[in-house]
Amino acid sequence: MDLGADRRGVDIGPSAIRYAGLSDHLKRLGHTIHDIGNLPVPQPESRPIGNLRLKYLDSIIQSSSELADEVYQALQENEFPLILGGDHSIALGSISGVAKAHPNVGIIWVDAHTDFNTEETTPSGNIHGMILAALAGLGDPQLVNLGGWSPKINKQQIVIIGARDIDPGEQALLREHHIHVFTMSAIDQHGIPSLMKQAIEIAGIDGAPIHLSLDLDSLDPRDAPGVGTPVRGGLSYREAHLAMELVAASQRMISMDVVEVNSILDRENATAQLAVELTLSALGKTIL
Ligand code: EXY
Ligand code: MN
Ligand code: MN
Ligand code: MN
Repeated sequence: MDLGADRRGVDIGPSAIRYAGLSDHLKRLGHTIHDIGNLPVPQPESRPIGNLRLKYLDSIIQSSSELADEVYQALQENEFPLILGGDHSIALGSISGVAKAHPNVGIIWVDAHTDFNTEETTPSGNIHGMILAALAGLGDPQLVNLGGWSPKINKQQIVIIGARDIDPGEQALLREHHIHVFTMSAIDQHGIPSLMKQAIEIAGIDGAPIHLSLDLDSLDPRDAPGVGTPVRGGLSYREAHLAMELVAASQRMISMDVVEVNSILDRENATAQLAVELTLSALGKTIL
């Protein structure tokens, strides 16, 4: 799905990730693959004009509802939903489906951004920057109440890791709602090992399952150039792998998004390849 922002190319992301060999690598890890293919995303006739506060809202609502049903069904059948983006706005659907099956699920959101804007605070009108706020019950009612219920997630079980580009409006909301944010500055000071362990404890409090939402722009653009909103000074290649390996070792993760691979901006499919590598680390590749 490529509607959470205006940049074209992120809709090719899932195909690029498949092209990078995700399925074969997962099979080599011993996983059984049930690939339901790409969900159709209604393409609006025209691009939004002016500074609309909620661009492509109707299409995002419709495709998120479908995705939520698919994810819920997969969990009911004891499968591990691995959702490939595509724009980060797909997390509205994926996490709504997970939360319907596991109301106590915690979220680890690995991202250069906090995606905690509302239609009042957004600087762009792009819904990919509002999704986590909506899942926490804040923002436009159509986003917040997808499927007729809200909030989807307990705010105190949200942990954002890697943030380094936060808008003033979302910063105020993050503070007001005491959201756990481990910025790149915190990572520089305290290191991924201790912060990731804290994140797993916070999101997985009282034995709660964890959903991991990996936005490839969390990494430094030198390692992940093919993303729609790159921000310098991101996670190193090894910091990102270590974060995934610690999640795998916790055995608490029940579902995962891998989003924001933008193939038009990528270099020789490097970012899609990286998405595959990090997914494998999150699913236990390096556990001996
Ligand atoms: N905070 C900015 C906005 O709301 O427009 C940028 C958001 C980028 C979101 C990308 C998917 O992580
Ligand atoms: Mn996006
Ligand atoms: Mn994001
Ligand atoms: Mn991001």
